[in-house]
Amino acid sequence: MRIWIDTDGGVDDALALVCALAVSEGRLAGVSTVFGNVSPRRAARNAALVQAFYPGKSAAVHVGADRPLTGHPWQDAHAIHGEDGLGGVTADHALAFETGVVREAHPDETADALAAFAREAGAAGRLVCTGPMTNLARALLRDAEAFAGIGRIVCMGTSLSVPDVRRDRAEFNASSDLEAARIVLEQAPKLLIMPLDTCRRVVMERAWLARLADRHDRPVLTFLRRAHAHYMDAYQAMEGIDGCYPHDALAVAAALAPEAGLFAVEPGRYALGEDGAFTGLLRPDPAARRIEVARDVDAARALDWIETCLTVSAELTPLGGRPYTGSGKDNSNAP
Ligand SMILES: [Ca+2]
Repeated sequence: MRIWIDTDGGVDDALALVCALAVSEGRLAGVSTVFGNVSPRRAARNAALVQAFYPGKSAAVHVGADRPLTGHPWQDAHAIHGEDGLGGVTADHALAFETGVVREAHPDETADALAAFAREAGAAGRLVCTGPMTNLARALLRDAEAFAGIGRIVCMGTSLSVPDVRRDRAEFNASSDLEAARIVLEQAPKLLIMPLDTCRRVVMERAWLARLADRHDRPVLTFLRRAHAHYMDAYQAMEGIDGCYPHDALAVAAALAPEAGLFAVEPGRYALGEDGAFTGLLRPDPAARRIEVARDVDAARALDWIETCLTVSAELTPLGGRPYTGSGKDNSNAP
């Protein structure tokens, strides 16, 4: 299996990247970044920082689109993710932007790198998009044929329903670039959508992450715990939960561990729609192409899967690492 992560650099993106690094048998094939939670350059720095915990497995980080396809203004999400996208924790890490991992590029070059990955990896390729879908849409517009043989594309974005507590009245990833989301829904092969409302059934509690960090003395867990503090404060203030939703890690789980059966995945025909002021709704449309949607999730087992990712000893192992064997406590959920 070869994995590419397309990320907008927020806190749940960092968790998703850790999960991908932890469970991948070999190296990550690549990372691309997009505007969204933060700028694509900041997102690249954040991805490089996360990868520094897994030195034998890191991949090149390609800086991608810095604006939506139609060029309209966009808003970042620093109120939720912190100014740096990671709750301020990056200030404590002396990782230079020029680590040799980050590749500055024109957005077209990054789109072409994505397409080249899809073409080369073929059925073994897993592409996970955890931000606005601009890079994937650009790649599809430039070279749709390259994606014809890909194993799976999972995009976190859109929502099947309007969440009951939602101040911004939009699903962030889809609404940040509606045209890109529309192109992805219409063209991306082997597409599985991980909608917002499914993700919101999994609450990753502050105490849960603190327990893990206390129990396992691991730099990456200390880092994630600190990066999540601001994010969880924001969700506590907005929605009254003492934790957060691990949206992007769930997208990685669906892509890399389908056999774990964490999700109720159903085919359907959908287009983008609106419900009142809510932007980014996934609306049934008989005329649309068939895609797959994760309509529900086993929240307890999804958290077990994330715990396994955070505690498996994949850090600091040489290139290729050792075979993944699960956490040892219950291998039935092992990816
Ligand atoms: Ca994200």
